[in-house]
Amino acid sequence: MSAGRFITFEGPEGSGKSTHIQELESFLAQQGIRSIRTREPGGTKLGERIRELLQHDAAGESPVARAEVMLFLASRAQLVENVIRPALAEGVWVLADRFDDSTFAYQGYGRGFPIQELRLADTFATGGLVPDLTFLLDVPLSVMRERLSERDTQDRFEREGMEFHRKIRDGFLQLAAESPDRMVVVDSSRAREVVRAEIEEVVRTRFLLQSGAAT
Ligand code: T5A
Repeated sequence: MSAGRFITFEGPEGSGKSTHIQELESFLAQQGIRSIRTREPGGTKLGERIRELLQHDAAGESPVARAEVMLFLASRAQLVENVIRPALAEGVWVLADRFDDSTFAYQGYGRGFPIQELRLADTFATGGLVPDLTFLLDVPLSVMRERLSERDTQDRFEREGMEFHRKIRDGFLQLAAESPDRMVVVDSSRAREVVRAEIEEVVRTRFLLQSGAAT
């Protein structure tokens, strides 16, 4: 049995990660490939409790910036050990809605923590797990603003100012430039169908054609 593939989806708010993970899940199912979806923060019972603390101040006070980092990492450690690694070991593909590039973009480029310090802490949390492939779904701030404005309620991160979101978008693009083999930047401001086709093509070329699985 071959190990599963670990594919992460990253990008600013409303860039289409959830939408395209669902599309890819359907595509993989058509190819006879088992996959699961995860999200961060969250994806485990503990992680979902942490999500409430992080996004909606469920403890009655906002975490300070360092506590915010540690909460994201705690959620990730739980998810990696209890969900992601066991799935990959069984040959199941994991499609992750955010992983550690989000920490580097939001807490590094956004909040200003040194990326090197975050990388060390992240490696401790994940035991060094690295995605096989990362899609960075990129959208200009104007598109993000438009998609967010359609929501009835916004969480603590979505309510941050546009300057914060600009730093995060720039940070993601910088991370992609530093890891060109792993990270594929996809212009997610285009029609959904076009974006979907591009993602499928990358997955087909990277993983399916060599194994003869793609139809
Ligand atoms: N965070 C997370 C950190 O600060 N550090 C970390 O380490 C981690 C892991 C998570 C928050 O936590 C922060 C980042 C986040 O602020 P979340 O609720 O999971 O919060 O937020 P997001 O991951 O940003 O989820 P969103 O739902 O906001 O965005 P998605 O999943 O990227 O977007 P999606 O698919 O829901 O699409 C948004 C809208 O756009 C439409 C969809 O239909 C939907 O209405 N859409 C398109 N419309 C037109 N054309 C297309 N191509 C479209 N694609 C999608």
